[in-house]
Amino acid sequence: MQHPSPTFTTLSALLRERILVLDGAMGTMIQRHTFTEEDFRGRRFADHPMPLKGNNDLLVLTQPDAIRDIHAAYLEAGSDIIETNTFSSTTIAQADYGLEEIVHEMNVAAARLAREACDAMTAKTPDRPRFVAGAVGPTNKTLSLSPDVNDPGYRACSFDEMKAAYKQQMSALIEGGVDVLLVETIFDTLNAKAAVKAYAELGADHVPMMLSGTIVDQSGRTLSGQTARAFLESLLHTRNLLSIGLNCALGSAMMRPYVEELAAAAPVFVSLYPNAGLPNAMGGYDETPAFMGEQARDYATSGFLNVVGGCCGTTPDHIRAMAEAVKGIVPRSIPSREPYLRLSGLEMLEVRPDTNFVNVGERTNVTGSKAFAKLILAGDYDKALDVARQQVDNGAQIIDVNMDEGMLDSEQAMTTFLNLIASEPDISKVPVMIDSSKWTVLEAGLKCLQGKGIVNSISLKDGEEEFLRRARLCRDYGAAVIVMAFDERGQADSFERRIEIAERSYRLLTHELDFPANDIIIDPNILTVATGIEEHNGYAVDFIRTTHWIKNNLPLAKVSGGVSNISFSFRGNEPVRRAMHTAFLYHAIAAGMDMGIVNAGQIDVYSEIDPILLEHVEDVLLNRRPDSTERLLTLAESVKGGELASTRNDAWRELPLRERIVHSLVKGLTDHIDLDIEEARVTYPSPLSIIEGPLMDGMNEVGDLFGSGKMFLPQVVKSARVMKRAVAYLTPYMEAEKAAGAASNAGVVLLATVKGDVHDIGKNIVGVVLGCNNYKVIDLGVMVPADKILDTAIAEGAQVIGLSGLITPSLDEMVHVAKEMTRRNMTLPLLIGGATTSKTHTAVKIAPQYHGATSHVLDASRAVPVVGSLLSVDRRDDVIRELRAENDRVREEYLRRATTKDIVPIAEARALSAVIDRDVKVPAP
Ligand code: B12
Repeated sequence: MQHPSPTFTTLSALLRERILVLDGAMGTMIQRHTFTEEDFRGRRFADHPMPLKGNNDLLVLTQPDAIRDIHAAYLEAGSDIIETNTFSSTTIAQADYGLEEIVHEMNVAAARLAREACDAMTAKTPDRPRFVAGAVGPTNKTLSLSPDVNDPGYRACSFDEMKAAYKQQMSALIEGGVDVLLVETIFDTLNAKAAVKAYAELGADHVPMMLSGTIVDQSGRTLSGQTARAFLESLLHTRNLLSIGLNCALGSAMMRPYVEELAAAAPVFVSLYPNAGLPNAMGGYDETPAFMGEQARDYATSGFLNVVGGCCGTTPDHIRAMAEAVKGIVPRSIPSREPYLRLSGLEMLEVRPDTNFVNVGERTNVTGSKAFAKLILAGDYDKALDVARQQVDNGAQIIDVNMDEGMLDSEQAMTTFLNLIASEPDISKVPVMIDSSKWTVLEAGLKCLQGKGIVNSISLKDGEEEFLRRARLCRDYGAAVIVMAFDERGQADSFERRIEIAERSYRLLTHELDFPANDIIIDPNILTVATGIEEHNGYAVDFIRTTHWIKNNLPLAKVSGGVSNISFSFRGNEPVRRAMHTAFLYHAIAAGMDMGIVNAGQIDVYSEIDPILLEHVEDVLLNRRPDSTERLLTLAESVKGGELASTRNDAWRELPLRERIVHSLVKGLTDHIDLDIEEARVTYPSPLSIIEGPLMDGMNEVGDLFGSGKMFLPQVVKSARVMKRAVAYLTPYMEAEKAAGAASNAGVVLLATVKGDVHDIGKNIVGVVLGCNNYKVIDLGVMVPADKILDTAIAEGAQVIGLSGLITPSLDEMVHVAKEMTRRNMTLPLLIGGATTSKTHTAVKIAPQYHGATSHVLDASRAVPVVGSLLSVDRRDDVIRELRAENDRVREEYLRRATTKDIVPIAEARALSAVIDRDVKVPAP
């Protein structure tokens, strides 16, 4: 169990009391001295064979007084924490100057200079201690990116080399007397993970860690492509992590959305030290001390900050203004977080209770896919990447990568493939599950992941010590783990053995290592059933029972498994295998299974499985009869051709039109959709009535099946494609209706699906319908951050903003957009739509945050009259008044219901009380 060090405790206490101030730029201050090449060299390096001008870190040895003065100036200006002048003091960065040999000395000297300056200041104001942060820069190499565009798998530096350089620097900084280490300007999270691993190896627990990343442009991503949230989740494994934050790149004004996001999510303190704006044409920085002070005050009063300071272009004047501005403002308090499993690729994946089931793509596995193995063995990595891309396109939320094959150098293959994936944002947006039975391959994989992935797997097979050693390493590399139900005695194959190993592993991880329980995923072994061996008959039931037991007894642990194993005995019989996977998943998910490695092509919709086949399959899975294997084998013969004797594949074509459309959506079939939609077009009153009638019914059915574990994400992706095709078919007809109508521009409506949400079908329909009614629609697409929505609305002169969202987190994001509209003094009407939104949520949570008109709109057809009335010059004021009154009424009604308890008279209550028979004997426990 880890205990906070005295420095950690002291700093935490101070950070809870007030916002601490960091220093500003070192480079800007050094430039003021206009040092010459000779000044940089000093006497000691006069004969050094390479130019040294610009090597600012060297000045701690050659011009120490200048550096000491800069530290003193920042301390005088109000800094509580000053950074050592060591941004580039690693062997990797100093190689540019041929000064690798003196790196240790540079760091020790730099730390001592800062220490002296700090101690001198603390001596003057003993009630206000000052601290030295050992600055650890990103180096000039990137572990996640290739410097060679023609060779995306190439890396100029290895994880181990980077780690060694950081270890040397950190150890020297500590030797020189720093209080904390600050790994900063992180543009590639994998570099920072190397620093974090180096720090873990140093065991310097008395020196807390601070981390600071860099969002390079307004796309809101690091240079290596991660979002701010993914960046955060990738680094929270850092030992003794005091704070995380952002610095550099964007000026202070542009940092708002990112620091706000970190402030809302980080379970540690948050820091911000921006540049004084973006560099101007002359390479200077334009944000003045007064401006940055105002900005700091704004962020501080918004509750985003615990530490504030400046980066490039800032001076002691900037720091003085910022220190003054945040004085007396209550610092951000650390929010409590739900203990969900959170993973990351370039984006974050949060496994929430409403996530349903997480699909792990299994096709990038040489042991499970012959086609993939062939590609890897032939060195055809381009095509192998296509396999990964298809997995993600088809709904895999994580990809499993396995290179365990006798003829391969598996470590090398894992490294090459993961490095290549890193350059493909379509693939690397999802987290990776590194899968191998060899620890060395797992570790090779861990050294390639900038995100927080999963190690599949570790187990007690080689004893407790090895189990804990590997688990600790997984933790230090920042990964969640799958724990296989395997121990010194072998693989668990009964319920009792499964729970015994699961419990023992869980206890060891949580008690001995302090491993976060929400990062533990137990794989209780999905073993093959219907093998003809009687002992195997209970395998599926035991897995399901174990899953249920784990969810009830091992708090926060997740359950996963490799699903295709269950049906190996029916290899070659696709229909039976599909039915087995689907039915097995249905029962396992109901028992609590959270994720599974699945072949998306090998699952069906549970409720669509032929009832006879389903009964036979469930007899086997649930071990309901002694002869279930023989019965399924017999039935399987008739199913082999892909069809059951009892059913015809095309029987559904005889159903009524509505049912046929719903069937196509649920089954994800495109073959007949155009035909059926054309038939609907001539029978339904309007194209929109088809969308809001049978198509919507179909999507709702898909949603219900998905929500109840009878359908899986890859299939929902297929359904969505059918829906999109149907809407595309109808769009020209809707547009033709427009041509017949008036031609004038009715107004400008901006639509967006909010940040974090990918659902766009409904929003697109709303766009088409509004467009057909002569509105100019600006559609910003999906996952749109609040800032972009509001900036565009202002720039484009939008008259209405329409937000769409279909998942629970989107509701909070909509509240956020409403707050931002108020903060920016906007007055445009705000429309809220999408399946999980509601009139009540809009009235209770969103409308109170926005002073403009806020309206929940149930469907696309209603969007037209609502927008029309909100923009009508004559009716607008009345409509807004009515809208406000309606929101108030719904809110009051909600609050009244939430606070009223049913109160009954005392006599009635007494009459309802339980009657206890005191003569009854209580059974012995
Ligand atoms: C299709 C679908 C998907 C597709 C989306 C494809 C796409 N390009 O849109 C895919 C497969 C990608 C998907 C992914 C996920 N999904 Co989904 N998905 C659905 C599903 C089945 C249908 C949604 C749909 O298109 N409906 C049809 C359209 C026309 O309806 P609509 O959007 O509501 O729009 C109408 C009105 O609401 C209104 N409207 C909509 N927007 C707006 C905006 C304005 C301004 C106005 C005025 C009106 C308006 O007008 C539209 C037309 O009348 C729903 C279930 C459901 N019943 O909604 C689940 C559902 C929304 N998904 C769900 C989940 C959990 C997910 C995932 C998290 C799953 C996962 N484990 O990863 C991911 C989310 C990823 C993310 N970060 O967003 C849950 C959400 C539960 C919750 N409360 O959070 C649902 C409800 C399913 C369920 N029952 O569990 N999903």
